[in-house]
Amino acid sequence: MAGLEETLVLVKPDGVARNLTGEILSRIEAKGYQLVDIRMVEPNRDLLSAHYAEHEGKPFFDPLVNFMESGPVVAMRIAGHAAIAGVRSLCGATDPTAAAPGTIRGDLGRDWGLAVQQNLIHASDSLESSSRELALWFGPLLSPPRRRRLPPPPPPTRPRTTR
Ligand code: D4T
Repeated sequence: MAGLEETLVLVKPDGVARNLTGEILSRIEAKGYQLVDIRMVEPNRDLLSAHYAEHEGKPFFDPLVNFMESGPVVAMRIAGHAAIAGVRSLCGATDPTAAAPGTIRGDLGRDWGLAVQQNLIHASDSLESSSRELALWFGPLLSPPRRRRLPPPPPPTRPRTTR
């Protein structure tokens, strides 16, 4: 059994603008992962440069930061066993044209002919990045809300007896 993990999910500005936040969260919840915290953020360049530090100097870095700065982003803290790999797998490949049908990017994303791939969602790719990214977007000083217990499954419905 894999360990209990937390991962950072961002619904990018294209996902928020297209009203897909609920659809994206619903896929993550339907898989069984737990929403622990959520906030809408208008990220500034400093936050985005820190978040995407590994891509600094690449040709898509400036278009990427401009795109991420172009509108609100919804940041979520998601928990579950093996949640990091599991949420990445729900996202699908980075390029929405190549992303498999059934994945978030494969079903909801496409190439819009722009300088950067508008691929709806970001999800941390390792334990190291999840702790770094959760600290960036939720802040080490904000205490996370108390973990919810998953609700028990509903009781079986009894067929109605007719007299
Ligand atoms: P993020 O980090 O946004 O979840 O995406 P991925 O983990 O799937 O992919 P990434 O870090 O390699 O890329 C970050 C971001 O840059 C855009 N991008 C990427 C792009 O526009 N052109 C490219 O060639 C690459 C590699 C898309 C996602």
